[in-house]
Amino acid sequence: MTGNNPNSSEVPIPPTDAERSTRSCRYCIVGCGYEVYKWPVGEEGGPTADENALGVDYPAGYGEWPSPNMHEIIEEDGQEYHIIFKPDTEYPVNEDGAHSIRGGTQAESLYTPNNEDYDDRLKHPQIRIGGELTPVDWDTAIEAWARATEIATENGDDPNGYGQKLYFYQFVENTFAGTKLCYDVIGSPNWGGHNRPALTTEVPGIVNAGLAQWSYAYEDAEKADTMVLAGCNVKENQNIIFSNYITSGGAALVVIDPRRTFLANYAENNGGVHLQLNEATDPILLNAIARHIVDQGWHAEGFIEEWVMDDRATIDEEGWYQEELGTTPEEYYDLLDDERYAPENAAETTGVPAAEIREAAELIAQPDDEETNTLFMLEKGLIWGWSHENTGAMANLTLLTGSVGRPGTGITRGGGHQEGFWTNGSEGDAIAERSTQTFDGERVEDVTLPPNATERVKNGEVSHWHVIGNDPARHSYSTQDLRNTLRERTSGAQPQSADIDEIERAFRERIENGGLVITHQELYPNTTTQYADIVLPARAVESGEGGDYHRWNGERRLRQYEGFMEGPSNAKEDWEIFAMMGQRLGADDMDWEDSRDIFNEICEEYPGTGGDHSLEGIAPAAEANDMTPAEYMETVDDGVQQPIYEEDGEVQGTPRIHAPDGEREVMDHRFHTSTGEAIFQRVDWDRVVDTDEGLTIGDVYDRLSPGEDELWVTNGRLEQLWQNMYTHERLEYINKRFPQNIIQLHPNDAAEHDIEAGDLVEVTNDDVFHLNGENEDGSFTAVAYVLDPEEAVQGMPVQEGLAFTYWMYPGQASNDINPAYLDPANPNPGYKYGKGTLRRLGESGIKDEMSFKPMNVAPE
Ligand SMILES: Nc1nc2c(c(=O)[nH]1)N[C@H]1C(S)=C(S)[C@@H](COP(=O)(O)OP(=O)(O)OC[C@H]3O[C@@H](n4cnc5c(=O)[nH]c(N)nc54)[C@H](O)[C@@H]3O)O[C@H]1N2
Ligand SMILES: Nc1nc2c(c(=O)[nH]1)N[C@H]1C(S)=C(S)[C@@H](COP(=O)(O)OP(=O)(O)OC[C@H]3O[C@@H](n4cnc5c(=O)[nH]c(N)nc54)[C@H](O)[C@@H]3O)O[C@H]1N2
Ligand SMILES: [Mo]
Repeated sequence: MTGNNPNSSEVPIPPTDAERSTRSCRYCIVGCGYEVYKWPVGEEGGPTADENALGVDYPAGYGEWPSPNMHEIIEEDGQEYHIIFKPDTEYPVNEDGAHSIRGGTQAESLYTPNNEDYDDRLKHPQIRIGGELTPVDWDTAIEAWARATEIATENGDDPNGYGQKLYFYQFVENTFAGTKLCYDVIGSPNWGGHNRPALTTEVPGIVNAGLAQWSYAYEDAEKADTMVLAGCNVKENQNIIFSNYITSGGAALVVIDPRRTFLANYAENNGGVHLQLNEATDPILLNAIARHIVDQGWHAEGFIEEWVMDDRATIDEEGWYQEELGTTPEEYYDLLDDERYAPENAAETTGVPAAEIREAAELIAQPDDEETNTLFMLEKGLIWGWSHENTGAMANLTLLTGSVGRPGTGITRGGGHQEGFWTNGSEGDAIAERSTQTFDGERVEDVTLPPNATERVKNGEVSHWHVIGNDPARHSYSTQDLRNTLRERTSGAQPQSADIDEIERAFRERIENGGLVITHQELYPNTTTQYADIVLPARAVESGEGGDYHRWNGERRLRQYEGFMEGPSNAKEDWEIFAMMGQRLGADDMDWEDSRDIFNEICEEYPGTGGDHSLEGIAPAAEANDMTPAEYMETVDDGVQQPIYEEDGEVQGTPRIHAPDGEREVMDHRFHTSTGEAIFQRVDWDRVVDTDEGLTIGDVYDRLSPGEDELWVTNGRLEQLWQNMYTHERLEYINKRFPQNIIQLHPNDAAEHDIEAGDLVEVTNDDVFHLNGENEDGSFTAVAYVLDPEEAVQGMPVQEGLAFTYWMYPGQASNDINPAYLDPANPNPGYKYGKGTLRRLGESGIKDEMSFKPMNVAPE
């Protein structure tokens, strides 16, 4: 495991004729710019600016030269090439060559046939024959996929038999082609994203307040006086926002996280506060902060009067969701008056001292300043829980302080991947017409919601599940239960030969007996592939295999990225695979020549007019310049922030959403409701989420809470690792740093179970909660990470009664213990709210190999 580079302490200099392409980082939302240089092995540039493609004189300054791990050698068609993957010093997002630790490893993660670490890359279509995945040709694979679809949907009479689980992330060209296949060609509503089971919003409380989930410009993190970071570990997961914007701007940070992370310590060391709340108590904490702001009269009355809806009847007219969950300001203040939200009482439930609640309220409201410049950022610690309450409470604070639409203000997600989600035009209609799942709340009936497609795989409604670029058997909720179902439902008749009629016979027999066929479209085999019948090899377009693509980052900056390598020669880009499938089922509008054709179709036919991500200016600007949209975007070097308009024959971007009317005519309305006013959301611990049993959020919290001898076991990310580690598990330094998954434990909890740092621990939950089913069992293993109290110079990463682990580690993933709690008003899973008991299994064997030093020591 050394990478492909034979001499990893030197970097060759690209010659002047090296091929240069623009890329974004393949990893997180921030979307740092990179440039890639490619040239044949054997050639080399010289040390003066006119002798090399970088245009720099050596020795060069920081950021101007690539480091050794930004260089690799790949092989294509028998020829070896040098590849350099270095930060783009000119790109506005990460000027000066900044990059994350993950971004810096992108060259090392490129596929090449001459490196055994990549041997498991999927290179040919395969079908499971007699139990073994067997290579077949593309025609057979696509025909098998089509026949499985025809059987599952009864030749189209019952489209519900097909389910698709496709990434939300990736490039707009691929998500467009995939959703076109699912919604338009097949007509099934059973669509789920890569991280959740339905086409829901991740931030219902924000969206329903009339706010955009991505409303800010990165520079706002530099301009804010206070920044609230709730359940968002921006230092490890959206690194460059932290290092290039937050630290340089010097905002006081209010960090809301049950763990004492580096970020939490950084906040405390630099004029901010860490609210170390008990797991899952955010709605109470956030309401207590809001109550103190209102009690002190620090709220922005003028803004609220002008911009927040205050008439009950008008709110009700906005639709069922607002009828149920929207409030007037008066109703909202009344709700905050509940004794539960008095700081002293909230302190008891949340574990955050009342004085800190008041301190946070003051930092957020900034009573001494004429204008409040607070930026609110949240991510998975809030989203994967009480998603309406948590995100609604953050939206309420934003509106309460009127801190939105100006530089240094706003509300936004921290973000996961860069976004490239684009559905075809009729997607919304498809859901409304075909969805049958209803929110069965007390006051709301007959309401359509996108169905939970994973539940429909479990209950048998879906009999052909098409999974693309994600690993549900590992990332979903209550995964032991899901895997048992997948095993059972795929265990029926198996094809005995590669003959297409034999394949069809077996699929038919299986499906007619209540079974399931799974197609998995992937780069590498993962947990889900174990159950797959049809396995299709995709090109890694994120790392430059294939054509040119578009996607946008956390400040809605859309940019084109160029492909620069091939990948496995028999693999195909995802859109190509979707196009073959669609055409086989009779579609006559999927005959694209390349990814640019798709982008042109999107800009010309479905530009998303009027939305936060509207592309409407691209086609007119392209036309004015006598180009196609894709050709035009190639000329927009720095990308352009959505919504995109056309002015004088060029595209114009929008730095931030919700600017006051008149500043720029960007949207029909300042806030996204029919009147243009925002709506406070009812954030209520007593909201009923299950009418049959009369369960409230508070009741579910009690059921999820650890019992005797159990701990909360929450989960999330670590700076060095990316997702299911499909790239990182191949890197030598990762295998040294994290040879196994870790579980952070408080020394008292560890001692109680005779566990020491470096021991292998099993976590078991024999009571995995199901809102609408029977509770299940689940367990996983990880290596105990326990700090010696003397070394914990800035505190323990976890408090007593809480454990934290990485959620996607191969073979040691944690979701078997996580609850099947999905809010019926918006089916997002409560992935963060796991619990379990600890058991020492024995020595892990890596005690002396792995570092157990503190990871949370932050500078002043
Ligand atoms: N290094 C790295 N970066 C990544 C990724 C990666 O795999 N690795 N993945 C990307 C993706 S897809 C995503 S979605 C984002 C996710 O980005 P984040 O949401 O920042 O990531 P997490 O670590 O999952 O969760 C954030 C924090 O939530 C805290 N938390 C747990 N329970 C609670 C709770 O009840 N309340 C509160 N307030 N906090 C809680 C955890 O302690 C954790 O520190 O990261 C992106 N960036
Ligand atoms: N407990 C818990 N569970 C969670 C979360 C949590 O915080 N806690 N977070 C949720 C979130 S936010 C996320 S994002 C998910 C992550 O769950 P997944 O999305 O399942 O995880 P990834 O590792 O991102 O999976 C991406 C897969 O796509 C493949 N791939 C990459 N590029 C391409 C491509 O171009 N084409 C194709 N066909 N395949 C490709 C990779 O090989 C990899 O196997 O987990 C979710 N589950
Ligand atoms: Mo994510």
